[in-house]
Amino acid sequence: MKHMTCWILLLGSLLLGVTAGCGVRSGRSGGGGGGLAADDDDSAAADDDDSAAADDDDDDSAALEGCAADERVEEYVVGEEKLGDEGLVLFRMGSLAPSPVDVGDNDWQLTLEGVDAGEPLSGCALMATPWMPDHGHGSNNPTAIEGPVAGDYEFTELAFIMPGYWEVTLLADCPGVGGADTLMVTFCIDD
Ligand SMILES: [Cu+2]
Repeated sequence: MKHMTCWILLLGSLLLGVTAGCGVRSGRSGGGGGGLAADDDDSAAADDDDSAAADDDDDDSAALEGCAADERVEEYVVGEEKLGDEGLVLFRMGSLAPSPVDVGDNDWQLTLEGVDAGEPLSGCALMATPWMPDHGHGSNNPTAIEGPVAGDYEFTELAFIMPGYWEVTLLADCPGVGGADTLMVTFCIDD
C-alpha cells in the first residue's frame, strides 16, 4: 500500500518535477543539486551510472587484483633452489598438493641443504608462517615433519584461509649450519 502510494507520487512527481519523500535513491554522484528538478535528474542519472559503474568495477577488479596481475607473486617452480636470507640453508621447492595451492589445508614438500657442504640437512625444525600483508593477518603456523629421505620435509596443514596474496615465511633451524635461516615464498589464490 505504501509502495503504491509512492509509485503514484513518483509518477506524479515525474510530471511535476517533485520526488521528495518517496525514498528515491539520492544520487551519490556528488551533483547534489538542491533544486527539485535537479533531484529528479540525479536519481535517474545515479541509477544509470551506478549499474554501469558497478559492471566496470567488476571488470576492473578482476584485472587489477587477480593473481596474474599481482607483481609480487613469484612463479612456483618445483625443484628450484632458493638461498635463505642468512645464506646458510638452501631451500629446494618440492611438490604442492593441491597444485596450485588453494584455500584450505595444503601439503607442501621441501628439501633443505646446507650451503657450505651441500649435504641434505636432517634434524631441522622447519616452521611456516603464512601472512596476508594486504589484510594484516595470518592463519596457522605449521611445523613440518621430516620425510623418509634425509633433507626432506613436509607440511601437511599449511592453511590458506582465504583467497588472495600470501607470503609464507619459512624458518629453518638446522643443526650444524651455524644458525637459523629464513625464506619467504609467495603464493596467490584467485577467487
Ligand atoms: Cu586475508
